[in-house]
Amino acid sequence: MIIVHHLENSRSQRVLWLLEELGLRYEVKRYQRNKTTMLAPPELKRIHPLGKSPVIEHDARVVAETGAIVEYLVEHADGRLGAPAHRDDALRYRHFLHYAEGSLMPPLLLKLVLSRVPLFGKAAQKKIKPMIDVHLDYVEAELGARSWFAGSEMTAADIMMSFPLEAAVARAGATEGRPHIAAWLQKIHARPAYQAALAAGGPYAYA
Ligand SMILES: N[C@@H](CCC(=O)N[C@@H](CS)C(=O)NCC(=O)O)C(=O)O
Repeated sequence: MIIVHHLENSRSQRVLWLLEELGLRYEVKRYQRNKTTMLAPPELKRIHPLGKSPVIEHDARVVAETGAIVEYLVEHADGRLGAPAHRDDALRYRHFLHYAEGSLMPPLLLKLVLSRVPLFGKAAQKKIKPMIDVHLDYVEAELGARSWFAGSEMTAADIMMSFPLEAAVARAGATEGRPHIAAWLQKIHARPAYQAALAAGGPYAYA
């Protein structure tokens, strides 16, 4: 059995979505954020020393880091939703799998942290916004060129990209003047597996 240690309103919603798309059986252990700090509760540190979510347990293994979990689960499902056969699409798959957490999330997180810093935070946020726009314009162009991030079929790269783009709607007006991002978000939110994952995960403010 796969156990998902899931923090409310968090990146780990993607793991539930992937599991639903793959039709794998899983159990969810839900955790709530501290209402003041928004941090994960200390119990998560008993599962993995970083105390972050997502973390999964499977066959006496503990796997942390969304991208690593996604690759692990795709492998477990014999490559379903994994890299497409075409070489260029496979490269796009790999790119977006890493890009989501490696490049797109950091400025969004920085903006969130700055929004909580009084005075100086507001001015600093303004400097971050153009950096985020470079990313969002790039993503818009990519989604204008093909239906899914890695080509004509949905893959786990789309699942990885869901959280940063959902967060970018809330934090950086991602869909304003970007119809392809808006349409892609509508399309993923309409998927039965996405909806089933929402029901399994509990509170999620981004869908
Ligand atoms: N790059 C990591 C980030 C993990 C991460 O920061 N998770 C957040 C959830 S959005 C978390 O656990 N935050 C609560 C905390 O830091 O205490 C991943 O994708 O797994």
